[in-house]
Amino acid sequence: MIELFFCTSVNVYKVAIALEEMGLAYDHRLIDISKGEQHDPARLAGSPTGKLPVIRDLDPADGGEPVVVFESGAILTYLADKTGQLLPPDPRARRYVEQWLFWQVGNLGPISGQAWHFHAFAPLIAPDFDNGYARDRYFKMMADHWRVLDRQLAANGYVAGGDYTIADIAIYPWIIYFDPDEGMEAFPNIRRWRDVLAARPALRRAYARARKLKTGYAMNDKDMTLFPWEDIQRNMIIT
Ligand SMILES: N[C@@H](CCC(=O)N[C@@H](CS)C(=O)NCC(=O)O)C(=O)O
Repeated sequence: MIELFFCTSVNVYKVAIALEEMGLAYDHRLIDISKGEQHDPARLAGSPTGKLPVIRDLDPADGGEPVVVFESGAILTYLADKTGQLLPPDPRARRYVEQWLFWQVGNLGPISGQAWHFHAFAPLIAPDFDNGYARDRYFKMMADHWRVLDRQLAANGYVAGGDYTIADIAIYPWIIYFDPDEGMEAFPNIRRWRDVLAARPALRRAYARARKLKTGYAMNDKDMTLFPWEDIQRNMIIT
């Protein structure tokens, strides 16, 4: 059994998808980041970063004490190593997957997070502040990343060149975070890849299961009126 410390958010969905794909039993442990629960390590199985996702594996492969892992990229490689799935064992092929995984965690994710922040959150949090420069800068940087990804997918069915891997899983939630069809004409290969992934039963299960949870607030719902803004401003850095 794996405990997934969960809030409805892009980085966390990566792990839910991987758990479903790998057929691992897991339970959501709900963390309300609008209330600041993420800042208490005791609520996150001791994880020190105040960020989600975090997992606690109660049945580690070595049979020892439960294993706690934070950082979505580290969690995905941990799960792949545990199950021998979605990450090829050959060192060359593995490195290729890891490149794209790190590219997502270090580039696509943080930049898209800021783009979304200045597009959707900043106008509500600071309506009198002109966010135009920051918004345009991050959208431009995000578009550069999308162009890189689209080029990669023009030549490859999946992002790391071979089969479907944890690199695809890491990228997918960040692509669908933005309106899936708005502006997608410029990225035909991303759109094709997105549609292939969206049809995967395990991926659909990850989202369907999460949507049934009572999370207290709705990070990914586009209905901004659901956001407890004052709590969020006090308790979290919105990525
Ligand atoms: N690099 C981290 C990013 C994690 C992250 O930013 N998580 C967000 C949710 S998607 C979070 O926990 N935010 C709470 C906060 O910033 O207070 C990862 O990939 O796991």
